[in-house]
Amino acid sequence: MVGRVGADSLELSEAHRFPNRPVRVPEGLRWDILALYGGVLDGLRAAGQVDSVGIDSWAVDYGLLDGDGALLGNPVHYRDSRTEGVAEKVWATVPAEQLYAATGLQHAPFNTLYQLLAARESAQLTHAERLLLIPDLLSYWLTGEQGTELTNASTTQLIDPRTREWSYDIASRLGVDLSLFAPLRRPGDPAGVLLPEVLEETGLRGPVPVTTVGSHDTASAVAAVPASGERFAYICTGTWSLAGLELDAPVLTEESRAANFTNELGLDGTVRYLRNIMGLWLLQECVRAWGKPELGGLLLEAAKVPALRSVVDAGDAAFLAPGRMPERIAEACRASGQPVPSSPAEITRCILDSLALAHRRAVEDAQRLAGHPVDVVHVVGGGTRNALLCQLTADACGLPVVAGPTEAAALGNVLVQARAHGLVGDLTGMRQLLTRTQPLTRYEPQGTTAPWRESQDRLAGG
Ligand code: LFR
Repeated sequence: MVGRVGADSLELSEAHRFPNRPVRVPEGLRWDILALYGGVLDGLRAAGQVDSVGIDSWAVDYGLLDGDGALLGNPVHYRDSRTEGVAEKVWATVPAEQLYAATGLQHAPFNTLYQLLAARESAQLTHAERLLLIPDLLSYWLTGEQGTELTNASTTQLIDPRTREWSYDIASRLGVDLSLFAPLRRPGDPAGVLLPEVLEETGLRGPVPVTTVGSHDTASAVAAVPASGERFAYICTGTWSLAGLELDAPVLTEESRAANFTNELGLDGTVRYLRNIMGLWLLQECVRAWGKPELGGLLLEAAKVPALRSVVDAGDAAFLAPGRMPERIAEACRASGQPVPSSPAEITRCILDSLALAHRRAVEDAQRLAGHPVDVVHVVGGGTRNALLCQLTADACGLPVVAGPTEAAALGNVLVQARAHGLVGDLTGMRQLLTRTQPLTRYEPQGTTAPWRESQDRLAGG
């Protein structure tokens, strides 16, 4: 994506789009990282001369380098099953309550900490001298320089969200060698310049600086929430739905842990207090199983299916792995004694109702647990294109939804670079620029929230 930022303008255009296709090999599910890096180089070539480059991606995953700085194997996908049962073993050494109080991270099986412990005896980790999170790895290949960007580091479960530094105590108790990680760097910090071979590959003229951004895509997306004031919740919708609040301090209470809220770090001392919800992954996997029908038609059909006939818990990690998604959703409905959706339209409706319900629960729980009330829900990311999901979310939350921008992560990425180069002000200034320049759609809640509350109770009871 190429951004153009002026005093009163902000434009984004797509230079190049390439697929991100995980590959299943006998050892498990892997990222095809060289194909992704090839896509980055193609993108830079297509973008043409730029003043700065910034990289963000999904969180938690990493590549391991040997002593020569060469990559040791394909990074493991966080949906790989190697972390099954690892957390329970970790809690025998550091009880879950202590782990949460120290790191503020929700329990997700794929947190980097659990991945590292799952790989403890592996040949690769034994031989590794450096660990780079995915965006830091791509940035290393572009610049030759290594660092660990803070917002993404906060998803490793090895960072203390109060000090915003490594949690040395947790690392040493669990035998994680923190010297594997490159020094921390923060959004806005310089990250080097494109290497001569990258310039040659892409046809760009040097020097081209690489700027550290909120390299966790969700941190970049939250930075691009076009909110004013503090009384807002956000939902970053895409493969995942990340729903919660922006706070200035973490919430580390036992109640918050039980509700599985995470405290990830955001821009400028902020905390992203949110819950991971399975998101449009549920629909993407069904669409893949159904042989990729046209999505617009499917959503129109789903809109005609009666609301809230059956819902599943869209926060359930049981839906994490790929495969057989329509069957798994039907099985979850059957197991909880609800009508079993069977046609693609019925299953799609079940997914969208379930997501809206999970959005409602997250927005409601976050306000209560953080003591931070909101008046509006901002929906950003790919899900803003799904008008039915936006309307259902407004209805379920009983709050207006402001949808947009769609390319929030790319905009947050670009704005942090622009700020580092003196073009925009602080987070408030960035958000004002977004509000003035980006098309936004408002959805007013329709009806009462009573049916949603009933479905929520039904799900909790079942
Ligand atoms: C969204 C995201 C989420 C993270 C998940 C796994 O793309 O980055 O924030 O929990 O992917 O990395």
